[in-house]
Amino acid sequence: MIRTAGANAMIDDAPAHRMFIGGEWVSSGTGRTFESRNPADRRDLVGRFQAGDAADVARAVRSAEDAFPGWRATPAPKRGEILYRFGALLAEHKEELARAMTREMGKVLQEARGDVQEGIDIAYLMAGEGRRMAGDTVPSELPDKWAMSTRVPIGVAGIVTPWNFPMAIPCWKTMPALVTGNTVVIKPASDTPLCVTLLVELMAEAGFPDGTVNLVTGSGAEVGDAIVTSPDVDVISFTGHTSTGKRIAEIAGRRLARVSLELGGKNGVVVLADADLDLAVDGIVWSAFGTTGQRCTAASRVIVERSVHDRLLAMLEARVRALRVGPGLDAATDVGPLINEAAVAKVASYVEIGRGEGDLVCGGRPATAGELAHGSFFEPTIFTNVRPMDRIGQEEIFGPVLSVIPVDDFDAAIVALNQTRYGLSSSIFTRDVNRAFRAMRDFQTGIVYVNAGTIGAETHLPFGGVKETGNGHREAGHAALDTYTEWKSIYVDFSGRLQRAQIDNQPTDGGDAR
Ligand code: UN1
Repeated sequence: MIRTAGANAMIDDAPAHRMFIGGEWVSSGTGRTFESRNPADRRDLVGRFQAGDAADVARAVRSAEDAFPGWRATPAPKRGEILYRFGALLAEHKEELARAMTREMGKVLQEARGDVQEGIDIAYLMAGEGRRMAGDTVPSELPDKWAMSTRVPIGVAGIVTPWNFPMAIPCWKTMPALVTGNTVVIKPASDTPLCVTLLVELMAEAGFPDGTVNLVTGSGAEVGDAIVTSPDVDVISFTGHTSTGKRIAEIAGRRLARVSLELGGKNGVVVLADADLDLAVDGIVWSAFGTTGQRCTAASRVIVERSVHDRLLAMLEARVRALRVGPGLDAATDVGPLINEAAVAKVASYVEIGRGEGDLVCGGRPATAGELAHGSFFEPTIFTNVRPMDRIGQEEIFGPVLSVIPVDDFDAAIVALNQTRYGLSSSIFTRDVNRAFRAMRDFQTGIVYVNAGTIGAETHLPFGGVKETGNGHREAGHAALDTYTEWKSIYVDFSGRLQRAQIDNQPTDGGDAR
């Protein structure tokens, strides 16, 4: 049983959850706490958490630094075994973790299970890396000389995670960091501290040594900033807004700390006239309204050839009007709440902007009927006749709002798809293999789907995007190892004499033959 997931969290005066530093559950020196509430019903207090500050971060970073030499010296396969145990614990507790996630974050239970599963997948994948983590062994240009490269950990990783994938993303970041021998300080989003607290409990149970995993809860302004500015945090991984990511890169850049950023998206689905429209509608509805549109990978634009616009729109509208909005724990619900009231206000403000840009097809208001009035719900919304450069076609709304952009042909579709500052995910529906391959080549995104929506990345492939979606790093896959390691190249000369690279191997004819 997971300790903190007790029913007593429902009681208003339940003790606050604690932070995890140096292998102990501790209170913040501030003596302050903050609340996490259920976005489907704000009357439900999920729990109270420590409002940490810079002093707490300093304690956590020190404990991570202290644990680093021992963890770094632990053979990677042994580290991997602990990751494997953590994955098994996630699998064992999958249902209660998923329910806790739905209660705290709102996504429908089936998707919360998927979120936990993504954590399990990356734990197992990275556990395997403990026995693999390949470097290169290559021939030397000189005789009797050995040449190879190997990965080494960087040190203390500061992990700042979002609320939309409140278990998967913390696992995406911590698992590669830990298997490669780094120690971590995690700061979860203020909207989902319970989800990460539960993960950290299971990490402790799995056997990560004291100090290798540290958890500090609190605000971005206090805890997040302290992690980013700490001279002893060697690598920072952040998922969130592009504006915050740029600030982090600036601050960390001053001390040349490595930063991996996973930022915004304005993902588009291209539907060509020859597409299987039923399949396209399935993919669009799932990608645009799954997780209430709160995925970095969510489809927020449909770029459709004008000749099939009316048919596609009619099919889409019928499907979207039938979506049931409600609490994620209710099996009948298709679309759960937004994360909080500020998100409802933001989405509503974009709908107002959209009214002046495109034509509202359906939705457009907060959903407040009956019990929904106690939560942060918004109707699934479609606009059409949006132009590529309209604000609702350009800015990340992070909610259930889809803009349909009609275009004349495939060439115009490619231009429209790429006409954004972001470049995370994209998709094309077509039966024409030549056009599918052109899309795979010409769509400027880190992820491209053919005949599928924009969501559904698997953990063994690199995840991330181009342009202002990131700074060149990737999560997941073996690409994630690059974020948390330095390369070390090693030469062993067993000739017993001085051999000079680039000099002793000059062509005997002095190079004239070339
Ligand atoms: C995110 O939206 O931040 O591909 C992550 C997907 C999920 C991960 C999304 N596997 O939509």
